[in-house]
Amino acid sequence: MARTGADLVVEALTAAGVKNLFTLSGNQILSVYDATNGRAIRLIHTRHEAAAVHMADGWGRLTEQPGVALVTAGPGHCNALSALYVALMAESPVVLLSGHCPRSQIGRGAFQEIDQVAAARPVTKAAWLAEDPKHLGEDIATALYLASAGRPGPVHLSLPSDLLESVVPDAATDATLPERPRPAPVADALIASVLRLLAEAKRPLILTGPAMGRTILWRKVERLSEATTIPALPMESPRGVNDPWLHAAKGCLSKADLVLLLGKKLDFSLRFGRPPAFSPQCRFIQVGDDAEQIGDETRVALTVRGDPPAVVSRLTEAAQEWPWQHRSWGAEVAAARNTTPAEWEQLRRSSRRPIHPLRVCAAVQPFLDDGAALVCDGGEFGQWAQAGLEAGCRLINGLSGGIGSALPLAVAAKLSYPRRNVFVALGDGTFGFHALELDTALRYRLPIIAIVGNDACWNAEYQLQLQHYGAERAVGCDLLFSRYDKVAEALGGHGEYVEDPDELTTALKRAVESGLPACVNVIIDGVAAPVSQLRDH
Ligand SMILES: Cc1ncc(C[n+]2csc(CCOP(=O)(O)OP(=O)(O)O)c2C)c(N)n1
Repeated sequence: MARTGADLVVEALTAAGVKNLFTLSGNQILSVYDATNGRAIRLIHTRHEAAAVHMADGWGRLTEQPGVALVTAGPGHCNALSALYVALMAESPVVLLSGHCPRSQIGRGAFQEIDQVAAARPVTKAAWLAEDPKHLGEDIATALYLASAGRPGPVHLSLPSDLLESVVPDAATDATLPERPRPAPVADALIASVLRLLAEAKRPLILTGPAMGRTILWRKVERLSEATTIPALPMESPRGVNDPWLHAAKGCLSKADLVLLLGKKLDFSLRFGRPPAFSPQCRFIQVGDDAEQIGDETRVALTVRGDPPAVVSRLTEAAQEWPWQHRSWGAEVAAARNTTPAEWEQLRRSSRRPIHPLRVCAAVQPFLDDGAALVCDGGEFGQWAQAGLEAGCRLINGLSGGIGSALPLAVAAKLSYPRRNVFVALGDGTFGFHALELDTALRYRLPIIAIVGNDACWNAEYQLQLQHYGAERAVGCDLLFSRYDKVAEALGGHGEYVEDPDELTTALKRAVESGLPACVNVIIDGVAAPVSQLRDH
């Protein structure tokens, strides 16, 4: 039986185990929609193309399987780009498939024609235009492979509509996939050199990039940390060394004399390794399969070119042969991570109005203790939530510092973990970016619970204005105390409005018990986050 190019695309996706296509419809991709009929793949259709990519990103981060988004050409593709940047910085395996004008019209002013590949290139690992219907299956397999290979990240494939609609005789399709290059193993001697340096250091630290800092890979890092007694910390926050989740462990970074960077670049988030974040004597070992950027070569003790997960396994195995004596330093870092300012205890119990963000955290924490997932996003309120909440499964907007992805990420989290409750802590400004994804959540019966810290302000920026320009010059950051809870209700979801801290717990309970996507709109005190932003990068 002859199939269309769109059939080949969908078959290649299902053959690779892709179950959800995060999407928003458009002329150029309707053939792909049609080809999903009767196949084991579901269209999760959203209210904005960026939301579709954020969902693919969330799926990618939580499952380590590429999340796939499908959008239409031109404006649909352009809408998706900012979300690709978020996925790129989060090192998330994502494939963006975009419809494209027919090949015969390229360069002739076709409907919704732009150079989509060029537009996607800066925010992807690879981007190309499919050129032959016979190879569409191979294109898809390659895109999925590249998204996960090495440092994970987004990959883009533009699909001309004529290619998708053309009929491809069975005999013409090429089902064989190209051989994938295997990374060369790291030499034993280099592994031994890394271990020797670590064993000789007084206060070594392991820092990971976003991909190594989550789920399966983080467990590998934990095993290395146990085997070597060297403390490990994930670095995924745009506030970097000021990540509020670090608590007092921030102070340990500057005490380190050697840092093992696992897939982590010495970038703005680590203040490029400079004092005062790190001691001038501190040296770095970089492990990565792409060229890591360390500006000051004298700070590099060793570079290991290799796949970080593979190198971590080798180091853990070989570590058994070495003597390790960093337990007390490890305990110091762990204790610092668990140390929060003394006044926080009182703020967590405070009955004052407007409600302090830590009081909100105190009410939310018991709901997270049974394994619920937490998504944090936005400015100061998001930072308070990251500092004040502990969750076994947590997603944050990530190194991009781009706000707005929380609700789509939560939809992806609920799809990934249907049995867990999914809570979202986000600012009122941030809620506005993708509020209508509550509608998507409703249509797919995904009861996520959004807790909006409403201070009627883009507070993170307002706080910077206060610091740098003064209150009398602060403009353009005010919002309204809007009833975002009623937005959820209007869509058919559940809404709660909370001004009294004593009502927080019952409001959250009602939201959970409603079984609906919910918005708990909490009027909060717009206090500055516990740590400041990195404004000097
Ligand atoms: C896409 C994007 N636009 C703008 C910004 C700049 N920005 C960072 S935090 C923030 C304010 C967030 O306000 P809100 O969500 O209300 O949280 P609050 O700081 O008030 O707690 C803004 C505008 C950004 N980081 N990303």
